[in-house]
Amino acid sequence: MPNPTIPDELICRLRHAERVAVLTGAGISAESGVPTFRDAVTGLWAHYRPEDLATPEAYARDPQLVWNWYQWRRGLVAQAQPNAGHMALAQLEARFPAWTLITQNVDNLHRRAGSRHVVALHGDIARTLCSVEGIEVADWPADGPVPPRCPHCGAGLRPGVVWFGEDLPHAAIDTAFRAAETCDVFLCVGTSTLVYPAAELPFVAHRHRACVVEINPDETPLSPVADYRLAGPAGVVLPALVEALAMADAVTGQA
Ligand code: BV8
Repeated sequence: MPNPTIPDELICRLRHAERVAVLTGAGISAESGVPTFRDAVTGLWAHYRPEDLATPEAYARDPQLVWNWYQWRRGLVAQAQPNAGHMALAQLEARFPAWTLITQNVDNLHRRAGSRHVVALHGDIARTLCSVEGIEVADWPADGPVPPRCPHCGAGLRPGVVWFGEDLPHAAIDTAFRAAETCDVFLCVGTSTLVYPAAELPFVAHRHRACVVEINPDETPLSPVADYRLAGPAGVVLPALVEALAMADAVTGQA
């Protein structure tokens, strides 16, 4: 795919920005081979809706099914490597005095790409918790029951992610909304902007007069209000953004 052209005025906006907020969704990890949430119900999971697996009710109804779905996804995430989109965001972090990277993803690929401050709204699929006490459990017998049991109370274990109908971590969502309210530029990358409250963030930024940039091959409910729509895969568009900034710096002799 040829490098997308990044509008000069967007580069200018970014070069003068002090505060940048970024929201990423499953789309940024697609090029790492991690299926997006809608794709995560393909093949053997094809007859399930994600909303019917990622809920406390689904786990209560069929803990083994839900646990096995997450084990399958954990395997995919464990094999995945950060892609050029994750690396580009890690590079940009150092450039801005106030940079807030907010992710809906549970794959930890931003941290593995070198992003130091990541606001994880929906948890981490690699973490395992007691479904009753909420405490983290690091290991369990490989030949035990499925799902494995908490060594303290005997309840079933669950993944450390936020399910539909569950509250998001308060500190994370507070940080995210504060960043959306105060940023100069808001980058919205690889999300269908369908899941709340995360999907509200780019609209909050828009209402607070930030420059909103959508990076997504497909249109979303955000597209009509975005100031810029860079239609393409994050793994191509974000490196092009970094390169355009570097070229502008070289021309003017300053970052
Ligand atoms: C909450 C972790 C308060 C789990 C996820 C009724 C009852 C209860 C709640 C609600 C309700 N009605 C609405 C709600 C709120 C609900 C919600 O929003 N529902 C939706 C379905 C309408 N939200 C909640 O429940 C949240 N909690 O509100 O608590 C509360 C409590 C009780 C009662 C009321 C309120 C919790 C939401 C968090 C759910 N957990 N993940 C897990 O991973 O298993 S959400 C999960 O789905 C993902 O994290 C992601 O955020 C979301 C969407 O996934 P995808 O569609 O796959 O990914 P994405 O959206 O990012 O789309 C992919 C995009 O990438 C596409 O646009 C595609 O074009 C693009 N793309 C593809 N390739 C590329 C690309 N882009 C760039 N480059 C590419 N290469």
